[in-house]
Amino acid sequence: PKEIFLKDYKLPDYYFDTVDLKFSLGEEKTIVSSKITVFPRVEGSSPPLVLDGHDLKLISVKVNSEELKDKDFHVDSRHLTISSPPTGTFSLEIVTEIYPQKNTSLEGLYKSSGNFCTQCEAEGFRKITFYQDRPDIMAKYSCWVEGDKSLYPVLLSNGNLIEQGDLEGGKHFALWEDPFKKPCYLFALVAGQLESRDDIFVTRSGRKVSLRIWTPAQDLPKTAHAMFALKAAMKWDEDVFGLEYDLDLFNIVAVPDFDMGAMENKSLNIFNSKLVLASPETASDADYAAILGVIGHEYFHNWTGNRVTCRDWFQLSLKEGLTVFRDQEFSSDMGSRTVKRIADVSRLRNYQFPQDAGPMAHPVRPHSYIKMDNFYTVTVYEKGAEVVRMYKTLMGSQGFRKGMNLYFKRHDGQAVTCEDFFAAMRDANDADFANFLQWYSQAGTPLVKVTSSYNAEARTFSLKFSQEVPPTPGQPVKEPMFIPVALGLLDSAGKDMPLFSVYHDGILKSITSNNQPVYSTVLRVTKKEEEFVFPNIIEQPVPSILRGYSAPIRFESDLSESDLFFLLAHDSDEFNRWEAGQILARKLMLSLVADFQQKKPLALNPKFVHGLRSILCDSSLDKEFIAKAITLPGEGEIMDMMEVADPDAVHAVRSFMRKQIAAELKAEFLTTVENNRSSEEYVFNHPNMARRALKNVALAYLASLEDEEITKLELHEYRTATNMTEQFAALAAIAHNPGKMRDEVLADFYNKWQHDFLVVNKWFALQAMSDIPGNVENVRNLFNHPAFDLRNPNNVYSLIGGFCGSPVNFHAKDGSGYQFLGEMVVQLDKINPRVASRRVSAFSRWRRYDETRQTLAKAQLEMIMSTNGLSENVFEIASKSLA
Ligand code: HT7
Ligand code: ZN
Repeated sequence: PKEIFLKDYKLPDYYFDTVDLKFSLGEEKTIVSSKITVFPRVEGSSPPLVLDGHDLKLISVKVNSEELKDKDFHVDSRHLTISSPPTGTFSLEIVTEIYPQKNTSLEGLYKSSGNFCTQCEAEGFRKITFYQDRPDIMAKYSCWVEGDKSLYPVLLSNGNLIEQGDLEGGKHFALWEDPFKKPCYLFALVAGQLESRDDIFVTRSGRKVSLRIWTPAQDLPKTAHAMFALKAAMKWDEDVFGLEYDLDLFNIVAVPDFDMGAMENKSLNIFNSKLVLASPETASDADYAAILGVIGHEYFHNWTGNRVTCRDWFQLSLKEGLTVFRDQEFSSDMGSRTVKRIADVSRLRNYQFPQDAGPMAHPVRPHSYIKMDNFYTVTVYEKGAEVVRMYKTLMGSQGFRKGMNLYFKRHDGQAVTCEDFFAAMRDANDADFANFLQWYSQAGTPLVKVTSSYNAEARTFSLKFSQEVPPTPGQPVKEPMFIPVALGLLDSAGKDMPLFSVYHDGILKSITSNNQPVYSTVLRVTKKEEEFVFPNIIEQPVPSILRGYSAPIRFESDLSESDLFFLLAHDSDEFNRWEAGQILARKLMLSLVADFQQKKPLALNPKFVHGLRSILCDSSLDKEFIAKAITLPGEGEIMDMMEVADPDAVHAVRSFMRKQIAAELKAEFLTTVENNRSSEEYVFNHPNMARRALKNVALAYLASLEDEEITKLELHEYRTATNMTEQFAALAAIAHNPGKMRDEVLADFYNKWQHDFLVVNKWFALQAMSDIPGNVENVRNLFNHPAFDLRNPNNVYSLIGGFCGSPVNFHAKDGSGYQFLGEMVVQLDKINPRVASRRVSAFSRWRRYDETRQTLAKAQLEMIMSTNGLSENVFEIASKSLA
């Protein structure tokens, strides 16, 4: 397989102006005709024109209406090359034949539940027709779609519907035209039996936009929340960024077979059904929140991705990091900012940090790839969003908005780079961002350490920072990064002290705002070692550092246990209150893991339980915040902090702690469940979700007690629940303990919901993630369940992804978990290489475990590598994991 490098980027030899497509959809084959206006980048030049194609059957190729002779072009399984095109602008007509019915890769044109749909990002358009399949080729498209009217009554593509009508032989057609230039990865087509929920959004300039959400008829009632989310997103983008939708129609289609969450095709977003369909009975609060976020995300791409797109795929974070940041902000504004931040930081720590510390570590802007599909990663998306967030932290909301305005002013209609975004932010604010660009090119999570000291005589408080960026594959030596550190200093009453100035490099710098003191400031840490000294600090403060998690780093401080308890109780920055609790919990868990490994008896620090009790019983706190604050760090997070990851010890310790906490706070948890039952209809709003979240965390703690009274309570909750959030939490609590009750209730749940594939996926995931010993056998049985289909990515994600998410079973010492995954990857790769390669990542960090596990995991990776016909996708992840 060929590796592609960022440094080799070259401008294209040819550009395309207009692209007229015609699809003749058939039951066995589809004929695709394209007519492209081509012009050379350099006037007068006519180098060979090389088009990408993937296993296409070429029917004909014409230049300026003349069919080309065999000697004038060359075609193979990956390219069509026109050897000597005419000079100047010319027209190119290509006809290909494709077989969507046989396409299980879910890339290009394929069928999902009988309907045609497309997925072209990153390089799927080449599976439809020969084209320069790269994002810097932006053209205006029209699309004629024709097919059997009874089989495919709905025919959709990008842009405006220009004409539609009947054709002979029971066929009909629709002609679509997109007035905006776009790269081919944003092309979309959908055809099938769908109905729409219709609504209207009036833009702030008074234009009426028709909104349509398309699903099979029976699912339409479940699209109300998605429509709400779409309208809220449209309004938010106008309010916060002044960005208005630019066409008169916006379509969303939900399909059951989709590789990822959704796709932002211009005016025709295609979604995985699970991110559109919701009803209180079938979808949980988490589903509702995910729908809000992803509908927002895809809609926001209309400006950050579509109007301004990427020059090449290395720049993916330009659109994805920025759009994730925008969707995070949108969700924060629609709910609780602190809780959203906690959820986003947890995701970063649990998924991105491990990637950044493993063989697949890559910068936010990767330097090379074999298959671009493998770089739709938590680093590009989530760490990329953190990079965007740092601009905002440094310049404030207004400065950030100025930067965004300049970005659109400069680059609307262009395909650009991460430097262009950086330059817009810098120039709009006349800012000095020092070595900030390193965030795009250096992989690895910086480790920042800070030590503090108070000089009572001089009344100064000093913070000494040091930073280290760990080596990553291909980057053994790192430069220091530019790290914005937001902080405040708490006095002995727990109040933020006023801050006026700070010494840095021996120079006193004012940090007031409008001549007034500030209570929180942002330090710019840019060197390997650096000191900041605050003068006029009248008493020893407790510093609250990295407020709001102002940079994506690992952070270690010399704060004592009592400082952390103090911050947990008083910090005005709610994120750091939560963080203080997590640091305490992590320290405690690590020391218990050491005890466990040395076969010492385990005992829980009573101060920790007391801290949890105070949070749980503090009625002034937001309930969802409480739910987050009393949740222990995940097993992965703790293993990540160990020299040699020990899944059994970490699992034993976390289970011990949960049980112990449940026993000591049993009365409080019971009251919490009692006081937070639903009294009204399901409403998707913060107070209601917060109440349910808290109740469910309490129930989950209680489940660890294996107590008859609690089982009765769980059953009661299960039977009386009126929404999926509470019913599923009760089911999970019951399923926590093996036995007859578990089996019966799981069977009951399946019987009740077997007609709803999205709920069945939850049922698969719950069982797959279980930490019941030897669960791999149960998962193998579920693999053969009639509702499981390896061709459906949601099924794979629930069952196989769910299983790998349970460290204790996936890393079972007998290798049974590894063997199961190895077999699955080989089978999946033949169906859908992108889905398969994402699963291989579970093996990537095999070197983190003990020798026995290393040998077993390595053997599976080698088995995968030796498989005949392995895809490039899987090859890339497996070979990098072994390197
Ligand atoms: N921009 C979209 C990416 C996407 C994708 C990438 C690879 C393979 C399948 C895919 N489906 C969608 C989604 C987004 O981030 O908005
Ligand atoms: Zn995106």
